[in-house]
Amino acid sequence: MVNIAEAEDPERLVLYGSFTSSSTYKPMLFLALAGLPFSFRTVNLKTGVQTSPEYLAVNRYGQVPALRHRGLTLVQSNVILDYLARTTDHSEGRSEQARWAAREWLSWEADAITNVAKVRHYRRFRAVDPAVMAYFLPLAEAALGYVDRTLSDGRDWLCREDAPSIADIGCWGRMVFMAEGGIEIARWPHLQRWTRRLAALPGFALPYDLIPRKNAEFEAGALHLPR
Ligand SMILES: N[C@@H](CCC(=O)N[C@@H](CS)C(=O)NCC(=O)O)C(=O)O
Repeated sequence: MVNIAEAEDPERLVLYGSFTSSSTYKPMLFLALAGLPFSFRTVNLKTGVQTSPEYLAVNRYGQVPALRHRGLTLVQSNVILDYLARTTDHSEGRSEQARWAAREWLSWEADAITNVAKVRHYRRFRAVDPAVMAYFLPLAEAALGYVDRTLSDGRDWLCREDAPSIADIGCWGRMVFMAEGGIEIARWPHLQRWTRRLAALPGFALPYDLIPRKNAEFEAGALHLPR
């Protein structure tokens, strides 16, 4: 069962997600870095809650995450990041060019970094024919290599500004479980240094430290959570 009731206060953000999900981690990390208050509603993917009629009424794709706010329902993690950046002005590009570049990165990550999530999924949750892994692993490695090469020009953040944006949160959030996919981050030193910069941000946490297994309420600035 998932509690799909909207918050009584329409200003309260309600995020639906699962603690093993990189797609959930992306908006969770945004909210943690911004220190914003929100309600978390867990959707147990193991027991199939994502395909219950109640949850399908929230997310017709039967996936996490979903966000409810001010009477709106948003799905797809990158759309949620876009919404959060626009409505809160956190992790938003300062220039108009940077704001578009951030959305371009998010669109690209959904094509490319998503292969990292696939490799992790097949290694951790669903055994597949080795030919399937042989197809996806080079695509995942190529995506990580592209991020590494981009960062090799000395920029600190993907959009070349002096602060991280939803581009950094979205790309990192999707690749976060690479080690569970057997992919060793040390192969990409610029990327590794970028992840260290992210990890040094106030509020940063890794998914298993950030996403609760149960419904939870987060108050402003309460970055580490009731478990
Ligand atoms: N493109 C979607 C992907 C969402 C997605 O794949 N979510 C996974 C968890 S990371 C899910 O809910 N899977 C449903 C299932 O395992 O049945 C997004 O970025 O939100």
